[in-house]
Amino acid sequence: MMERTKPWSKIVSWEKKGKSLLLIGSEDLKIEVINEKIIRFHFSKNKAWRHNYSFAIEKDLPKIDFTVEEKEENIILSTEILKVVINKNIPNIKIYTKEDELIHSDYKNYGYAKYKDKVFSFKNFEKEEAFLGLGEKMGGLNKKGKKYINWNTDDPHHYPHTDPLYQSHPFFLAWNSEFSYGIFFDNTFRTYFNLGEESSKYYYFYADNGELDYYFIYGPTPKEVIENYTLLTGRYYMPPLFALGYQQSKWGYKNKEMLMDIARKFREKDIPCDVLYMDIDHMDGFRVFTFDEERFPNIKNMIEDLNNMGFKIVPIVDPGVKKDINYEIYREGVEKDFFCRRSTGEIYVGYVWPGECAFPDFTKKEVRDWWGEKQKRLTEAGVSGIWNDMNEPSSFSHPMDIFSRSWERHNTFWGIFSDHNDEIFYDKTFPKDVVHGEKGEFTHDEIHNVYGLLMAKASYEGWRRGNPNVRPLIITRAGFSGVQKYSAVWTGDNKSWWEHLYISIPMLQNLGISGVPFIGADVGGFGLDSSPELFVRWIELGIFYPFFRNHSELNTRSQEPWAFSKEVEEISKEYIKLRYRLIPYFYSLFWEAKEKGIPLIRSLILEFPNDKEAIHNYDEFLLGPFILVAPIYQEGVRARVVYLPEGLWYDFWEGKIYKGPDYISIKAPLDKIPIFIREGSIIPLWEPQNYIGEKKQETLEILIYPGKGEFTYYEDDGISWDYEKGIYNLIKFKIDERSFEIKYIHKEYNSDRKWFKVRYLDKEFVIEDKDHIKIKL
Ligand code: MIG
Repeated sequence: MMERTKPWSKIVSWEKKGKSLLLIGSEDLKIEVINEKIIRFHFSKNKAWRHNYSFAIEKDLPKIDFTVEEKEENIILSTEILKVVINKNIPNIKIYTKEDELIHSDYKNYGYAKYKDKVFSFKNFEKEEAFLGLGEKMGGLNKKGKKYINWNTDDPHHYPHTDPLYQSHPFFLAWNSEFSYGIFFDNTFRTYFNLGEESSKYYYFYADNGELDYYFIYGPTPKEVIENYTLLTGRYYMPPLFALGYQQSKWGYKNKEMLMDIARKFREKDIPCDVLYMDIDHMDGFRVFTFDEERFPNIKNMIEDLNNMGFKIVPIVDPGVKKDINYEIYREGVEKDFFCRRSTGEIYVGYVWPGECAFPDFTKKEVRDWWGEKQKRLTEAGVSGIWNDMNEPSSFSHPMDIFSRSWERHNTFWGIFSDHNDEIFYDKTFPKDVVHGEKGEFTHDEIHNVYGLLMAKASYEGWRRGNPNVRPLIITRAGFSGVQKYSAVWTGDNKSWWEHLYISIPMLQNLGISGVPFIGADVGGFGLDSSPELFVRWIELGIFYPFFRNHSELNTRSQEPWAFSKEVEEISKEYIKLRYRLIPYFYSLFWEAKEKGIPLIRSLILEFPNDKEAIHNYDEFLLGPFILVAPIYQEGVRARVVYLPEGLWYDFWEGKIYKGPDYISIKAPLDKIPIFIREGSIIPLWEPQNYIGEKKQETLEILIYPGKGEFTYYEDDGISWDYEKGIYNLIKFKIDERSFEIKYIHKEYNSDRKWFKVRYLDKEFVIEDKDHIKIKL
């Protein structure tokens, strides 16, 4: 395909303008240095830059100075860490470390190429052994040799080759055992990544339209790449603590009696649960921001009762607003010109659950503010979060399409040089001629991939204005790079298939690498009926998902932990309790995600970046630095092989010690998921409870393992934004061969704690909470 594009030619002059380097040629290139490791390359299109805004990077980026020298053939830009060498005659960019190690380079003069509206960048393969990231994608962990498209798509029937899905993250991390770098292609049009599927010499990425504007991000470690990528696109805030508990949902909890009954059963059965969801069943005729008064009478009282039982309620919100002139939201939206229009001027009408719908244009600030304000109808009823669905946006051009989703047509093909593929892409979303913005300045092509991001932003910002004292649990199905600033992400409609349990393992690792820490797949599977065995295995894995929600589709079998058998119930209960034990560990990891963007679910290479074997072993992962989880993802399987990276590892269940790097085989009876703890681990635990806040946690248990290690423990009130004012505690835990140390490094929050209970091998030390403690082991 490369041959048919037109590359840039000869650089005729250059100029350093403030903190930008401007290269003038057939197209111009502006280079900016964000920090020593991040360099932005922004090419003009038809000799102009239109794209001086970004939906993903919502802050003014700092720029630092650099040096430039001109040699006969090259222009050389240097920072403290990187050297960018640009050949003037056959324009080509090479990036070296200061030690002259080549990290990354353009393929010939095709670092910028064009075909009609499309903009391309072709790159040489240097040492890239793996490409990771790209958000929510099918396929394994490593995307090398494959190709992907970004175009947010509602596709519940995904199979191994399905692409695209609900989210778009035009970011990848290129890894080899010596160093990593990342590229963020800041373009919201449909983007494509061909990572060696077409050629073994080059890889490339391109967009249907817009400009070639990308950031090169150097590591050398994968964690440093992620840290710098999230410096650009933003990081998640501290979730409210309840959001780390177990969450129960089903499309079809259709009235108050049913919901109350589910709630009571959790408490009767002593199965911990913090959140219950209200799916579209709660709405009055599927009108968003309403409650059906017959099925859910006195909603405020109901929610209050549930809150008193320790449950938080999260209702669904769809962007489709029922076309009904007697419905206030619709009427207001029309009067204020808040809905998306077609190029001909009329309001675009699509079909979703309520029948004919109009859709808010979230690119406009007033619309986001209005939507956020309307959310008050839910928050005033007492809800604790917002579940943003259908925001790909998913919309049907005909009422019957709702029921006849195509199974075959979504196997997309690459029509780079034709527009034939549009028919497929516009199948279930807005038609091509929908426009957005104050003056209709954006085409739907440009906005499609950020519609969900902007809805999540409206939801988050509206919440913060309306309920300034409590943190919400906001989740979204669609999203774009940067969505983590606003929301948790679940991976959309999966099925009760072993294949979908399995795919969540690499998919969540890649979403994490893409900067999104609060993630999970529907536990038990959304569509179709789960089998008891599948459910058990999914719960065993699900307790390690940061976002831990059991959800299933209307008319599928009940999927609560007790819905299968006594045995399934007992196993589920044990695991959910283990999750509640681990909550302080999760919460501290969320603090690391907030500070640095490092995900909770970690590919092995995040902790072992030089391990060449680790990259292949993506059917296991690390939760934070210490806990290695090796799920069972096939029916009838009662043992598996686990790869253990370098160091000593403790079988969590049996205590047996293994020495890595090695492959071991391990038994996994139905009630055991293989878990290994790294030497030198420090894992803070709580007493299990039925819901967050049920019990005062006066003792923090700390499980420590022989070896050397450190962990920063974080705590705050778990509810308010006071931590932003510094009201939180940080405690440094440190273990070595002889001692264990506890030391407050930030102490502004008054916790309930009185004791630390340190458990080390068969010893136990109970110590009063003090600023500095050292225990001899
Ligand atoms: O087209 O609200 O992904 O979680 O239960 C289906 C009904 C619409 C899709 C969501 C799913 C939810 C369902 N929704």
